[in-house]
Amino acid sequence: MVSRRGFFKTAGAAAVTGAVVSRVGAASLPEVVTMEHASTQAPLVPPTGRPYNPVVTLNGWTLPWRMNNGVKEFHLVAEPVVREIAPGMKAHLWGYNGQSPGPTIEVVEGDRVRIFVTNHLPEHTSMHWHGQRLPNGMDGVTGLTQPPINPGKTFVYEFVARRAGTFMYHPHADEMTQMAMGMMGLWITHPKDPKFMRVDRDFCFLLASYDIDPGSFTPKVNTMTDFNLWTFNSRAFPGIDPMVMRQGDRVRIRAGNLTMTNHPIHLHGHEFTVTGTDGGWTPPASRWPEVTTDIAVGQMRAIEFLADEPGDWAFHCHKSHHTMNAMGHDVPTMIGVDQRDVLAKINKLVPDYMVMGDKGMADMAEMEMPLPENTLPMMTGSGPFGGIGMGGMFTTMKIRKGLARGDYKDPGWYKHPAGTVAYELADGAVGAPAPARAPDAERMAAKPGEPVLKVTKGGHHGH
Ligand SMILES: [Cu+2]
Repeated sequence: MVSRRGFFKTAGAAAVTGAVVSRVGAASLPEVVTMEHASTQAPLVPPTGRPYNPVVTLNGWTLPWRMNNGVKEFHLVAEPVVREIAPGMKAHLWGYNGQSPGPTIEVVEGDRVRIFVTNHLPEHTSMHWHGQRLPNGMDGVTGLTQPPINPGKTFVYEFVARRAGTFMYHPHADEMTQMAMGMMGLWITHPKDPKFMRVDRDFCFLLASYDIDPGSFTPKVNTMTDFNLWTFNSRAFPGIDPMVMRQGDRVRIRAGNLTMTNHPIHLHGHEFTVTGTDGGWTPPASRWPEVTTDIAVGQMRAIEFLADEPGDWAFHCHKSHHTMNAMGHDVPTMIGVDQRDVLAKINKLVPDYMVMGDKGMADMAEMEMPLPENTLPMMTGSGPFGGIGMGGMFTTMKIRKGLARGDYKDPGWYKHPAGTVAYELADGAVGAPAPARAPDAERMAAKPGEPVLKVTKGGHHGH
């Protein structure tokens, strides 16, 4: 993690460039703060304004503001950015203030907020404040509530953050392109009473997906549903930081979905309740315990739980192709197909050809086949016991005893107490059950000379 001091050094280097607003005047534009790193930044403890308990944006940061006669002023700059999706892969996206997603905006219920949005993109844009109560003319829908923000221009949005909760921001202009390119960010309105629904750790991130061909850098913006990179805050595992928690902490995790499909977000080892939805906090009597919650397109969810079980717990989308990176899609199923004959024939033509997937796809996690430039392996990440075999929307909750209150440093891998790790039964161990044979076991075995699987034409498969 980068320290706040380092962060401000980076931030201070940025300067206002280009656009001048006629109504406001360049002198009163807040400085542009930009971020160079894709790592999780320490929470921004409010230096001015009313107190609140800041959030931690996973692989992200919060935008500093300035107070101007009691109004919180922020400056967002829409611009092309290079986002590291994970070590080994960078994407050429559009974002805000140096990164995609843009910085999280944190305000307090009742705050008057003024946001300057400068457009450094090659086409017009706008800013929609998803989920907010605001004057209709501040809602940011191009053509309906405002003219477009043309390249080089700055628009000013101003409203009172009336309702506490989790919100998003994104353009309402050439949306398919601009959202496929990563234009989005989170907005948190904290309750005016800092004790209301207080938690010890409050994490947030956006769900975003991209379609970037192996070996290329720019998303295909006309893809409708068949994306190949599934991310938390535009990072894919193992590029997603762990969520570090102290044992006994009450934890909130907020997620907003700006992909084009739903994501059943699943947490291991703990039950949670959904305490916040798009419309605000859920009444306590309406909550029930779950271990997975589905987040539909355009929705925000806040879940809460007591982090009382120490360990390294998986936290991921339960759609298994969403915990995979590019290269894992549109591959034919080869399980049970004996490829030895065909391999001998292909090897005469292509000496390096490899047989894959005949016993499942797990060996893909350790495969050392050369990948195209700027391409993530499809299943990756390694833990203390070997390959994790995951990509995409996957990370860990690292729960440890006795961490300090604001300590989000990665504590390393969990040290399991003796006798608490699943183990391999030794061959011939006393009391080992005799191997059982299911009545259907023959079905997977080939009879000599007979194909195991009948291959039919036109094997279209969706996701
Ligand atoms: Cu998913």
